[in-house]
Amino acid sequence: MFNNDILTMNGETCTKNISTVLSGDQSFDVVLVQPPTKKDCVAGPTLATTENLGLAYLSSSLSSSGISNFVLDAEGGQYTEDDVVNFCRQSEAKIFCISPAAINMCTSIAISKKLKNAIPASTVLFGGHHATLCYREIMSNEDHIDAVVLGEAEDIIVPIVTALLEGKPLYRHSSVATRDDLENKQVNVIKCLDSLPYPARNFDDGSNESRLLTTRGCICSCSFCTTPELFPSLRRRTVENIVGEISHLASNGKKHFWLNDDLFISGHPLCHKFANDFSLALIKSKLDISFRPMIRADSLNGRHDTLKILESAGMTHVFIGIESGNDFELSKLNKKLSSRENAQFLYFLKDEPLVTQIGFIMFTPWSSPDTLRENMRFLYDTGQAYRAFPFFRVLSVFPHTMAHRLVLEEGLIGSLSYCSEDPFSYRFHCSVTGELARAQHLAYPKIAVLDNAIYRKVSTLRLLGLLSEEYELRRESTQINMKFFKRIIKITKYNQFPMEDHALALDDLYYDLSRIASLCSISSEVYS
Ligand code: B12
Ligand code: SF4
Repeated sequence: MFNNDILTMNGETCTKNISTVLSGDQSFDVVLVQPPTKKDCVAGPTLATTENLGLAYLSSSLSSSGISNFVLDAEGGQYTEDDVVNFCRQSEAKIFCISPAAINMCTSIAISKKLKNAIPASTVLFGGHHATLCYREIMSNEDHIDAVVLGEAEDIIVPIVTALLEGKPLYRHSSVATRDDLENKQVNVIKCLDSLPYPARNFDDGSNESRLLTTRGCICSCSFCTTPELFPSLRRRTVENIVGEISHLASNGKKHFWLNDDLFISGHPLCHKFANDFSLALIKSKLDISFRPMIRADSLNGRHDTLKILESAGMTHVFIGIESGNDFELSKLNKKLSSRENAQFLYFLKDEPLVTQIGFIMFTPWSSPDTLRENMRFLYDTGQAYRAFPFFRVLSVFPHTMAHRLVLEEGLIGSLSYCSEDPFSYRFHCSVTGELARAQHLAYPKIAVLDNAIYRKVSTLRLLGLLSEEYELRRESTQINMKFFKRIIKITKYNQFPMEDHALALDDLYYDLSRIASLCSISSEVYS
């Protein structure tokens, strides 16, 4: 019934088969669930794991107070709704904490309904960005959900669970929204991140990679993002605290760290000072680890000194939220950066010994054939057209974000449901571009496997310094993607969307990418 899993148990983790873990007399007070995403929902490609640090932090807070708990990563384990419900029943827990994103909200609701039916005396809590922003709608419509906890919860999860275990009613708090207590609610924010116990980890998963947080919150205000709505200021852990955790993880076999921070550093001098201190501390520690931060094009602008010291400290990968190659859409996305600045930064990184991954949104409600062409040109000029992914990416509009307010104001949407997994609840100003976007979105899952194989191979070649092989692979895949996209942009000249032409172009793309992806198997461990 269950696959080999990714489980976190009382602050420790294991990869045993789930039924083996639960055999004997093991039971838990709380199960924390990362819900699964349906296969046909397009999750973005990532080189990293599905480790959920939010739940890992909650798990360690509970464990520190002696409350037994279990993190079930149903996303990573690819469990079904029924797997999750069966597991929860077997665990004998009566308190379930579910952490949905918009993409798996319907599944999360289905799971919570089944749980409540199976165990009527249980308490089902929701939390995380999506549930926090939609708490009113959720509490008004979903009878089987007992409360939504707004914002960060390490400090309130313990009193909530303790009260429930003592048979008391749900803990009343300004950040706990229940059906009869929905007014004057506020997002809970942990002020001092160093005060938190390190998140619970999986040291038995056969992987030498972990996710890690050095900050929370973001000072930028990109219109599509939920973070500025909830955590608009930056909180940082001290260098000592972060390096202490890295050292603990390294001594347990972890060597590469995917930094989950929304924005690792901005261009602010204080951020550069932090990056410098952090790098020096890592170098001094001789831990010999590597890491990947997520930044913007203006984070390191003109700061070759910071770039170099980060690289010396182990920065092997960098994710850059570029989002667009044209100024009109960049302004709608409120990036506060021009396409020129974005391009300049990618040129700046071109010859660095770094694997770069960009965030890119080809299709937005404001896209037109002209913006598609500009974006295509941008990807080509900046050496980013070797990935198929940017050519398929469509803006997801999340409820209660600035982008949501914009599409409402522009009459592109009637209402946006908290439980819609369809990112196309909005219309496009240019309807044929909208149809092309939908077709691209639906087609990506088929291409994703090939795209990821090529991406992984390019990354490996770069890390191994095999630059001429890397260049050759990038050149070939760039040609294939450009040929495809030029062909499909022509579709936008029709008044009616020519579905068959799109399907034929996709078949050719699939065939061409398969040819080079078949040569991309990676046998050795990248970070060893
Ligand atoms: C790293 C990351 C990823 C990683 C790992 C995801 C993971 N499982 O952690 C990967 C690459 C896999 C990923 C994928 C995606 N992600 Co992502 N991701 C993040 C990011 C940047 C950091 C996550 C993190 O570590 N947060 C820090 C921890 C401490 O915070 P937290 O998780 O919110 O948890 C705290 C509280 O919210 C609360 N809490 C959370 N859940 C619950 C539940 C209960 C019951 C309670 C009481 C409390 C509680 O307590 C926790 C501790 O304080 C967040 C942005 C962010 N700042 O969170 C986006 C974010 C979660 N991702 C987002 C998106 C859109 C996606 C994708 C859909 C992208 C895509 N198109 O493929 C996929 C969906 C994957 C999925 N199935 O959920 C959006 C979700 C928006 C929304 N409305 O749904 C976010 C919020 C980015 C944003 N600001 O818009 N993501
Ligand atoms: S920089 Fe990143 S985290 Fe900050 S608002 Fe923009 S998308 Fe969100």
